[in-house]
Amino acid sequence: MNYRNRNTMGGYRVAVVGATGAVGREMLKTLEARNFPVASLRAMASARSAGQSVDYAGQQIVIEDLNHAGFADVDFALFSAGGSVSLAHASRAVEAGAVVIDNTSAFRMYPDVPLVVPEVNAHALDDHRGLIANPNCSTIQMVVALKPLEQAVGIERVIVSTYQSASGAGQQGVDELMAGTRAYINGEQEPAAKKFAHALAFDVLPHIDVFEDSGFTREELKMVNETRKIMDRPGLELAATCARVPVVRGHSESITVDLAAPFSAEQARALWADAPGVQLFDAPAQNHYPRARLAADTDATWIGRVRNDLHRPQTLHFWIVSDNLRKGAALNAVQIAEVLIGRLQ
Ligand code: 25A
Ligand code: L14
Repeated sequence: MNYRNRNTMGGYRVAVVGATGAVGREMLKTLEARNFPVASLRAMASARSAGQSVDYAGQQIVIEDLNHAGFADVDFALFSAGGSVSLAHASRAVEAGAVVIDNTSAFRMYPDVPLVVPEVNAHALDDHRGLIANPNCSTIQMVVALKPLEQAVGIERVIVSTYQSASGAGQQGVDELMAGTRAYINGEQEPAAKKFAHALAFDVLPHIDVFEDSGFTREELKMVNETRKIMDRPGLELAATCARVPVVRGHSESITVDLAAPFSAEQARALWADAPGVQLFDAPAQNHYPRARLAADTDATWIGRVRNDLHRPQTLHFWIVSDNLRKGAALNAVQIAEVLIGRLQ
């Protein structure tokens, strides 16, 4: 391998691009919490943030302007500064010898770019060219839940409706929800919607990313195309409806799956009880079911409300929640780096 992701004495040289953002900050926390073997850490963002600092493991790291930052001494570069930033800078990081793990949608559907959720398709990392894509947050938690069903019975069709939090639109999305909520409660003029098409406070918006000619949004099509690629099921039938809800952190999803054979809710629960990355939480009589505020700041994909369809024994319905900034972004990216490191030892 030409890429410098070999263990140098004391670990790996890591750069976080977009380090001041909601995802970038979570990446710093995740690297620290998991004791990722960091030999040195660099933080990069736009010129707006250059010279400020971010906290990593008790140290203040001064932010570099990405436009003037080189990658010659970087082993892993974790990008989360938006698709246009990755399109402009990821290839020069790869050319300088870094392995790039990119959280944006820029390269996910390129045939020669692995799109990886370690619990589902770690084998796709066998053959990379220095650039690995981290899937969309809503897709990641869904495939973690679907994989055991696909292995045990086979999946014929998936219908999903999402309830996505404001932090999916980055720190500015959270700030907009908070400011709008405060204004609404105080009876003041609400700030103009910027990150969202309408004010999000006290409302639900069936609109994430832009509308395409098919009537689906790009976010909904990302869930279709990325799931097909990750699960290596190019013909899998899926339909998604993605909505934004006034939640700070944690995406919820209502999922209906048509399986290849009859399968009981009890059998599905038994599968998920042992599945990697899954936390089964399904005791409705005790009011135990996944919620965004329960899943926030945790690593798992939480699964509950598991039930058979009333009419079709091959169909299951269930509810999942995961922290979009953790498993949906930062954690999955760090796990990819951990898998790559594991293979070198
Ligand atoms: O373009 P896209 O693909 O549509 O993506 C849009 C945005 O969606 C978010 C992410 O926003 C992305 O930029 N995003 C992407 N994937 C996501 C996912 N899976 C996701 N959100 C959730 N889940 P973000 O706010 O998280 O981070 C943006 C980061 O990118 C840096 N950046 C922007 N343009 C850049 C650039 N870096 C280099 N070159 C450019 N041209 C951006 O840096 C940020 O790091 P910045 O210098 O603009 O920093 C913004 C200032 O915002 C404040 N701030 C941010 N987070 C916090 C905060 N303050 C306090 N607490 C915070 N948690 C700081 O003042 C910071 O300086
Ligand atoms: O494609 O707004 O990774 O909830 C992640 C955040 C898409 C939008 C991606 C959100 C983005 C999503």
